[in-house]
Amino acid sequence: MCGIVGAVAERNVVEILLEGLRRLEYRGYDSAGVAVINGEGDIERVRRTGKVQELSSAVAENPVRGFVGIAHTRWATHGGVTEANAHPHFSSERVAVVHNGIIENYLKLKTELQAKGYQFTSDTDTETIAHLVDHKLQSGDSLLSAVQSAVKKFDGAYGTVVMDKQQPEKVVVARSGSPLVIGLGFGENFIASDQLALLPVTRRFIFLEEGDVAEISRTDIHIFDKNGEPVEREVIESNIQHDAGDKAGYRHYMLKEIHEQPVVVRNTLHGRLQDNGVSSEIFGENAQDILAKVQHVQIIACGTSYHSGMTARYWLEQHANVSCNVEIASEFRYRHSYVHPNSLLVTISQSGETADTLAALRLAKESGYMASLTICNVPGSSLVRESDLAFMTKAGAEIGVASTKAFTTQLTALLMLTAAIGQHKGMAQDKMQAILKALHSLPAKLEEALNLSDAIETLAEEFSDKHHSLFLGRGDQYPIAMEGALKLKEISYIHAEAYASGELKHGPLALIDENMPVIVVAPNNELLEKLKSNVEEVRARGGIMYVFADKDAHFKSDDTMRVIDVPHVDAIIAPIIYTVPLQLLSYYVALIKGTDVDQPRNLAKSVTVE
Ligand code: F1P
Repeated sequence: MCGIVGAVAERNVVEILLEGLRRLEYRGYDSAGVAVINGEGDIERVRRTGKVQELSSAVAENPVRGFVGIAHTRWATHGGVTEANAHPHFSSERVAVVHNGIIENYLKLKTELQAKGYQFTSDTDTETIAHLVDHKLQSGDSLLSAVQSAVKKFDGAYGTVVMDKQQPEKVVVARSGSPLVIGLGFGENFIASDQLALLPVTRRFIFLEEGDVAEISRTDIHIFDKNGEPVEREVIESNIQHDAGDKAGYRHYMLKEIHEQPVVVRNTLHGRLQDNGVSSEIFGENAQDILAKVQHVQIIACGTSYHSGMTARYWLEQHANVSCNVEIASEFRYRHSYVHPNSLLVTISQSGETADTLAALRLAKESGYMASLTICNVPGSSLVRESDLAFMTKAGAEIGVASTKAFTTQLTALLMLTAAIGQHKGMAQDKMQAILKALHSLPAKLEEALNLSDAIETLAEEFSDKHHSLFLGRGDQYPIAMEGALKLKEISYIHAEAYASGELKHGPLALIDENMPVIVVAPNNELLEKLKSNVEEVRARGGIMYVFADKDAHFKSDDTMRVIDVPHVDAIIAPIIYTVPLQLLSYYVALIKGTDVDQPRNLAKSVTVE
C-alpha cells in the first residue's frame, strides 16, 4: 500500500527520497511523487503514474533539488490512477502533504473548504489535509499547531507528513492508524512509513504511537501525544540487514525468500527450544501465568497469516488439548462473537500493521479476553506494541507481496505455542519429545523440499495455459491446500479454489474435467486412506491430478496422475514442508506466464487500510 518518505537535511535529499520509495515499491502502488523546498524557498513537485523508475527518469530529465522534502507511492483508494491524484498534494503553492490511510469524512471537509474558497485539483481525500492545514496557517498558526488542530477534524486513518514553504526548516508528521517511523541521523532526520525505506541513511528509529504529532527539524524532534502533551519515545536500534532489500542474485524476491526458509526457520527456532519442552517465556514476560490459565484460543488474521492460524487450530486442539477458533479479522471485527472464559486472543501478521487485524485486537481488548498474543515479523509494529505478549518470527524483511517465508516461520512459531500450551495441559513427554524432534528437523527438511525445485519447474509448464485449478487437502493439510491456491491466484492470476477433499461430493466434483488440474497435498497420517478415496472420485470423472505425497503413501504416476515425491517427514510438520513445493509451483507458473511476481497486479504488501 501507500508509502511515505521524508527528509530534513543539509544536503540535497532528492536521491534519499527516491531510494526510499524504491525500497517501498514492494508494498504495491500505482503512482509516485516527490516534492522539495528548493533554494529559492519554493516548493517543486514531480509526479508520475506507474513505477518509481518513471518518476526517477522524470527527475533526471528535469532535476529538482532541496534540503527538505517528502515523497510518496500511492495505492489508489479515492480517485483513479492519475498524475493529478498522485501525492504530494498542495494548497496555495505553500503547503505540501503526503498521506497514507483514508480520511473517511473527507467529503464533508471538502464541502466546508470549498465554501471557504479552496479549489480542489484532485479526487483524493488527502487534498483536504493540505487545504485544512493551509487554512489554519492563514490564521497565523505555526505548522505544528496547524497540523495538531487539523487532525482533530479527521475521522479515519492517517499517517501524514506536511511541509510549509514559509517554515522551510522542518516537517510536521502525524500518525493515527497508519504507521510512521522517525529515522535519526547526525544533523539530519527522516520520516517513513516503514523503516526499510531509511536503512541506507540510519539504523536508529523512533516508532510513533497512535495520536502522536511530531515536529522534525535537522537537529530536533519534538513529539506530542494524542492529548497534545510533549512525550519522549524510545529510540530503537534496528537489526534489519541493510541488504534486506537486495535480491542476492535471485531473479525475484519471492524466489529468494522461498530459498531463505531453512535459514529463517532455524533463526526462529534458535534459543527457543529446551531439552524437555518450550518455555512459555519466549512469548513474553508474563506468558507463563497466562498460558497456564488458557482455556480457549481465538486466532485472528488475514490472508496467508489466516492460513497459518487455520493450521494451528488442528495442532492446538489435537496436541495441546485446548479449544481454538480461527477467524478472518475483517469478519471478526464487525460481529458480536462469544468470548469463552480465559480466552487468549492470538493475532498473526507478517507486517504487524494490517488494519483489520489491528482493529480486531483493539476490539478484543474491550471484549473480555484474558490476554492477547501476537505472532509477528516486524519488531516495533503496532500489533507488537499493543499486544500483551509477542513472539517475533525471524523471517527478516519479506519483500515479495505473496508471503512465503513469513508463513513457514509463523507455522514454526505456532507449533512452539502448541508445545508451550500443551505443557500446561498435561501433554505427555513422548508427544513433547516428538514435537521437539520434528521442530529440530525442520531446517534440514525444508532444504530437502527445495531440492524439488527443478522437477516443479518442469511441472509448471503443464499449468501455464490453464484458467482454473482445484487444490485438495484433508486435516491439517487443508489450510496448506488453501495457501497453495492463494499463492497461485496471487501471482499467476489463475483461478484457484481449495477444498477439503471430503467436500468434493458436495459440489466441486461438478467442475472436474480434463481442463481443470487438481492439485492434491496428501497427508502423512490416518486421513491418507480417506484422501485416496477422494482421488479415485476425481479419476473416475476424468480429472488430471498432481499429487504431492510421501513415498510411503504409495501413489503411482499414470495417465491421469503425476506424483511428486515429497521428503518423508514426521506428520506434525508435514504442513510446513508441503508448503514449499506449492510455493515453487506458483512461482514457476507465474514465471512462464510472465506476470509481475513480486508486485502482482492490484495487490499490496501491507494492507494498512480497511
Ligand atoms: C496479511 C496479507 C498477506 C498477503 C499480502 C496482504 O498481511 O493478507 O498475507 O501476503 O501481503 O496482506 P499480514 O497481516 O500477515 O502482514
